Amino acid sequence: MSKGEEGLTPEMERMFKKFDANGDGKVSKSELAEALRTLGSTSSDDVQHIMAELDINGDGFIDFHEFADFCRNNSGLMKDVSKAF
Ligand SMILES: [Ca+2]
Ligand SMILES: [Ca+2]
Repeated sequence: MSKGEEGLTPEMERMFKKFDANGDGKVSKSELAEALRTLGSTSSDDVQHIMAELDINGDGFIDFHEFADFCRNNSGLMKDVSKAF
């Protein structure tokens, strides 16, 4: 494991791959919306809000590091998400 990747778990990687439907290594807004639908949330406000929260560098995509940061900061929530997938 390289420096700066402490705390990454196989579980995070598994979830990220679920979110990243087309496998290009980043989660687009439509992929996020699709994942949230799976979780039972269909409000576009939610998508907007969660996207803004996860997309730290503002490029319109969630990369694995942004996703992992969110997982670390919301471990309780992500436990539920992990169960849903
Ligand atoms: Ca993708
Ligand atoms: Ca980003």
